[in-house]
Amino acid sequence: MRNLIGSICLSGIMLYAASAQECVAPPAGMVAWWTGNSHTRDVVGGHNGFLVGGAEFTPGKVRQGFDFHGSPSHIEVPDHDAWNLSNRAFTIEFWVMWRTVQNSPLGLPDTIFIGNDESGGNLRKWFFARGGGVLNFHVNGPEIGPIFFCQASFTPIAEQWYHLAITRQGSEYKIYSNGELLVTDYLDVVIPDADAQLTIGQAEGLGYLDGVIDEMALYHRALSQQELVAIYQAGNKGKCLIMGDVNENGCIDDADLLAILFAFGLEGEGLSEDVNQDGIVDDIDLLIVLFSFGTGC
Ligand SMILES: [Ca+2]
Ligand SMILES: [Ca+2]
Ligand SMILES: [Ca+2]
Ligand SMILES: [Ca+2]
Repeated sequence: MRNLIGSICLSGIMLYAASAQECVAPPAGMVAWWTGNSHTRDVVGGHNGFLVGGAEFTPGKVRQGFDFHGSPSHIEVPDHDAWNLSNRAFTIEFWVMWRTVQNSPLGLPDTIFIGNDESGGNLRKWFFARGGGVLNFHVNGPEIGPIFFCQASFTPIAEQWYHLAITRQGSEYKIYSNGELLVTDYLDVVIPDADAQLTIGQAEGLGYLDGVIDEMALYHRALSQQELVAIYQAGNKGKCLIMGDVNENGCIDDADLLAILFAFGLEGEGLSEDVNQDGIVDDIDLLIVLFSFGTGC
């Protein structure tokens, strides 16, 4: 109870997640954030996706995450200009855990984290992947042909979480793992605008993951290494959300209360209804929602 009051007093009007002292404020410039917390909503940009091919939810790095079981499981999000990367600065950052690690040639990636493609061959696309033992970014289109660049040797260990990020500012691209800069590379190419859905967990029917992706976020800005280190160091506390907004729709209301009542007494790791993340859905979680009822609505 003391913890409850402490966190409410500390956080004032904007009530952030129970771990207000430890979660990291979402960096500026975020345009999409799929938390994977038992839903496929984009809690920032409203670019809501859906589960495809047996993708589901499982305990992730930060609460729940997207659970993939190889082909054909993935997430799809209807196309939007937010990921028409063109000449713009951007960052893609997320957590990933491989259940099994495959090894494939560079041109046939074993793992594609996220991509936007019109299909195989030299159709318009971009994706962030691992193949040929390297992390890399791929762009392709009828005018440019296949380019696999920003390559960084990377051999993941199964069942271990990694925080990965790619940033672009002008022609400069950087890939980071766990906040550590792995590679800087340069490419002066306008990234083609694919007329196709965004996919998480594969692209062009390749690179299906057997594992979990969590907290996928897109920014229209190149995050600094310092910002990426902060996200990495926040670990399972993640980027701060509004505390008590169980269904993460930006508003604390009766839907959140009902969600807690339905889950009352449940014990487990990373449950959305366990507002203070102490491992059980109980009266403290209800009280937090009551105290902050109406926030964001
Ligand atoms: Ca999550
Ligand atoms: Ca498009
Ligand atoms: Ca809500
Ligand atoms: Ca609780």
